[in-house]
Amino acid sequence: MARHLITSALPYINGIKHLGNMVGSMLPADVYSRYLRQRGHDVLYICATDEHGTPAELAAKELGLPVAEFCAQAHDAQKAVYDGFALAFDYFGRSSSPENREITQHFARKLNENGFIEERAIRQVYSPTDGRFLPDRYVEGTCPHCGYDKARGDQCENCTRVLDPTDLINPRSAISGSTDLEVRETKHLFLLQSKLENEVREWVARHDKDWPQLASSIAHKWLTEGLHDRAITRDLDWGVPVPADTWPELAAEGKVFYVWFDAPIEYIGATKEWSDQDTENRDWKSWWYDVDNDVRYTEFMAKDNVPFHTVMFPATELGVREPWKKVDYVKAFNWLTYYGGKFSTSQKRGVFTDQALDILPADYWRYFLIANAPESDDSSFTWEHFTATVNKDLADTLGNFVNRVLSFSRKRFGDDVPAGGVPGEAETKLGAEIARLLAEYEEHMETLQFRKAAAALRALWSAGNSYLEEKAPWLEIKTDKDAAALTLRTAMNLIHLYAVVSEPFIPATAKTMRQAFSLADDTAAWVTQEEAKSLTAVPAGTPFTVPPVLFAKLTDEDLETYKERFGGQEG
Ligand code: B3M
Ligand code: ZN
Repeated sequence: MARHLITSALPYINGIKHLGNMVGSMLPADVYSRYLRQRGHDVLYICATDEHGTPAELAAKELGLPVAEFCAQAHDAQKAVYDGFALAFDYFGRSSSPENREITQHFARKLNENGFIEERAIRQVYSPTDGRFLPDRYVEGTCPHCGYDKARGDQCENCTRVLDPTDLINPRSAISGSTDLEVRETKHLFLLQSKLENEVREWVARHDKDWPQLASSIAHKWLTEGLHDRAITRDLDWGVPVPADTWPELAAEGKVFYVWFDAPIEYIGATKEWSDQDTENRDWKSWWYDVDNDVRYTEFMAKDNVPFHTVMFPATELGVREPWKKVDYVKAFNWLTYYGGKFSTSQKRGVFTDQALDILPADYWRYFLIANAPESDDSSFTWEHFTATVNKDLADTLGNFVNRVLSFSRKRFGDDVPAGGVPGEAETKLGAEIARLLAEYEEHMETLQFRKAAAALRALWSAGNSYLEEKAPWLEIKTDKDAAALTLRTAMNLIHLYAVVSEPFIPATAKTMRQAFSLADDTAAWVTQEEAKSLTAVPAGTPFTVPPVLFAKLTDEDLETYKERFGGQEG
């Protein structure tokens, strides 16, 4: 089986993330990882908190905490939420780890040795009001390309163009709002991306056929603008220090590497953190070093992160002239909006991951978010759509099917799966349909088309309901007990099949459905086409229980309460 390395964009350390952040990175990565594990592949799913840069410094300052202490607390708070969503990382690291420092400094030394780093004096925005140089992200102003008035000095999140602070019109400090800004000279290290442009372009072009349009178009757009040499150090107190053995002066000035230089390297750093936890059985380099043909590497991220992942990080990996694994497939997402507008921490608009778990179990969110993932376009979260989807797909189609089959069978045939007659034409037709839909579901998962995969999964659930309506065991039992028993046994086999194949989407519910049956040796990780056709994995006589209703229906009152609490109006 193949070895799959999977990473999802590292959430910034500051603040609990909203649902949009999760659905564009960690959640689909988790669904895909779970699916691959169930198909028997060797999977390593790595993520971490992105702890450097000004977001961390400023958030810590607001709380009056040393930044290292703030990051430790914030890492654990985020990890607890992701545990609540059952995101099954193999490791969830920290970009401030010693491992990442070591590897980032190694990369910088090698880039330097190979002539891809140069020390340059630059003029940088200095704010006397704040008493410091302002890193790009904390200079705000109007984007010269699209006129967006909250563009940041490193990137305009509206048109995703990469900027330099001096490009901004009417710049102001994002810390104090002060427009009293000076430009002063300071020395920084530059990554000579321009010298790597052709190699990067050639590497990106090799992926034109297989990357999703969103990823390759943004990569080419960035390349078309030309790969500029880019400052990769900052005047900050918090970050990976510039190594004194190579740059003594800059190290003495306390320069640290730019957050976007060390953050992608943390994918490797976190793998080493994972390995350092258990040196006996784990070999981090076997996932990253000289493994081009042995490992398939898939990255998950939102579209604004695509430039850094398809151009800057590959440029870094190419420039070190060592065989580090570069990404094979970039699964980029558009935005999840909230009623068409942006989620906003400051304006308290939208649903944040911790709040979501306060009101409903993870599976309600996992299913809805993936079934409506912003893949080919932005998608809008509305409470109306959420409650309708939960009630229809989860409560009615799946939950109600499970409950009425098991309850009716227990009531009429007792606590064991009934035998009944020999499967007839209806069962043959059902089996063929289930096998077809399963193959469709697998195809969409293999090609990372999550909305289509969710639709195929939903169709599998619906096929069970259609079969039940068609056979109507509550009527059959009046004239032919064996027929009713056959129908119920077939439906119970569907419940077990649903439990196995729904696990990547709704792991907790899948486990509940599976545990309803006391099936000896219930270790199958997936369902074969034959089993889908025959529907006999759960034999007559298997003891079963009736779990509580799997999904509670959301009421109109719930809907109004949520809209009231989270703000539910046009963007
Ligand atoms: N921390 C996520 C963001 O831009 C950023 C991703 C880093 S992945 C190496 O919100
Ligand atoms: Zn712009």
